[in-house]
Amino acid sequence: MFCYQCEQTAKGSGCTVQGVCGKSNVVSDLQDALVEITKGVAMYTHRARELGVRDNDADVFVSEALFGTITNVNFDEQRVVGLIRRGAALRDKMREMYEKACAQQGKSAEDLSGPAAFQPADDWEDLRRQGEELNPASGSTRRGEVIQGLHDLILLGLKGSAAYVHHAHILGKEDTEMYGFMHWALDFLSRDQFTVDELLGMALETGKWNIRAMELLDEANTSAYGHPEPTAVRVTPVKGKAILVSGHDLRDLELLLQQTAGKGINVYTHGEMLPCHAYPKLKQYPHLVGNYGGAWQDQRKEFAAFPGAILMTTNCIQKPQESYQHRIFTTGLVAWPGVVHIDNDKDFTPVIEAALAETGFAEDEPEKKIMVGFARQTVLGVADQVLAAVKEGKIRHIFLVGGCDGARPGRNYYTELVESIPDDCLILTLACGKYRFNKLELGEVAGFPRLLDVGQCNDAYSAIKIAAALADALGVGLNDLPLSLVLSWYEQKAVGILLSLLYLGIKDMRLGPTLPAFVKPEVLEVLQREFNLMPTGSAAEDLADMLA
Ligand code: FSO
Ligand code: SF4
Repeated sequence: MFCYQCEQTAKGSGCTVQGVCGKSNVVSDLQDALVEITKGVAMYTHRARELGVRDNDADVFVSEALFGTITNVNFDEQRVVGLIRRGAALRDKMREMYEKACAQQGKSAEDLSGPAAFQPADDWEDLRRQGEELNPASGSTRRGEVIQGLHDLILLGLKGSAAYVHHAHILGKEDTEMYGFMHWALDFLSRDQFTVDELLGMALETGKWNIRAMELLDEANTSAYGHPEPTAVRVTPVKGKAILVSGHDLRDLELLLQQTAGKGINVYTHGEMLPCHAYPKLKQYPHLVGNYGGAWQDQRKEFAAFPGAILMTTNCIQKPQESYQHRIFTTGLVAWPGVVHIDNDKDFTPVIEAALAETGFAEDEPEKKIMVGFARQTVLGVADQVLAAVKEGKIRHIFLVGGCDGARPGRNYYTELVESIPDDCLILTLACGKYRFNKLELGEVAGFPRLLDVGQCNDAYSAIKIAAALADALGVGLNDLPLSLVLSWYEQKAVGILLSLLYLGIKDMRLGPTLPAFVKPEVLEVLQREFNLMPTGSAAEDLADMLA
């Protein structure tokens, strides 16, 4: 195996024996085979689309397959093999559709090689070996580290978009142009030879389309559940039986709330599900009582202490401890071997029964609440007041401190930074990195809470809309706003978002706690020269620099 797609990669360069995340070498190799067959599907789908032929199963498969290879989603080899087999059948189907369209239109069909001709072995061990030969380390040997690193920057950004596209699809929102871009980009990545400039161009194009993916999910979430509104969320338990819902999938939460109504079970959000409390059609359920725990990397301790059932809807799952293995469940694309998986019929009876069999919380803990729900509709609704406060100097500067959390000790940087941001500054946040500071008492500035929680990582779309509206109103460019972005990254959705911000031409961003292993020094040099992208340093020095 060789995997370097996330921030916690071994020795900062790549996991080679087993993933630090818990991914086995077998799953890693199989995932590389899955990416190869997905490229093969895309090569035909892209060409068929150019002839006016498309297939929804293939469209959906591509986003599902890529999402399934994101960090902390699927650890179950059987499910990866299932996807590879489905991919091979779809690739054959798309080849036939493409060749038929060519014949009908009097064109000669291209004879495709590479991923389009990949034949997954029947034997699992052979299949694993095939995947091993396709991993990024062998790619680096073939084409050089810089080219492979840029190839992977695009691929990993696409994986991030795939997650958003898949979530939107679950809520019935699709964009065939978005699918078309994903196929085009995967077809591009199937080539043998690239120049650095071609790859950099495609990386920015991936960022552009990732904005569309986030927009699509924003449309899906807000049309299904209403626009988030400022909401106080309880972060301490209440007495009674309990289910904890983690991941990112709003529909799974809704279905669980429907199925638990009147059963005497309280439902809590975990991690990236926290923003769900702000959606009108989700907050209407009285048994959605609060948020429990911190970010994903604390789950093994926190789930062990949670006296109820746990439902994982997407990433980030970690190896369950034996103490709670019998009361944790997965659904959707997330899977762990041996953990009961709730199928697409979404019958959560086993989760409910497990919750009823546990003790639940014996008593109420003292009430503590935090505010969420400052997505674009809310913030743009008060944009005039924010602008006036900026012009009058009551708000000196705006910080966006957002992104993913992770296990590295260096992530205290984000807590230190937020703690030392002066009182006359506003702080926007999103994604699970917020757990480093979202329970601090940060007070108010110019009548607004100083910390505004915009939502999940995909709500970076909301943050972009907010920044664009402020820039428009002030008649300046995004880079001229009194705004500084300090990002934390962990997995591939953050890669997609970073590419989106670069596509928008945003300069002077800080990225930490470490830089991606697949961004090689030569590429970093380009990003530093063009965008002044910089690594996070010390909180005090960075803050002084941003305020200067
Ligand atoms: Fe966090 Fe995990 Fe949301 Fe990621 S829970 S790390 S960027 O999956 O998606 O922020
Ligand atoms: Fe290693 Fe991250 Fe890949 Fe897991 S996802 S194997 S931790 S680089």
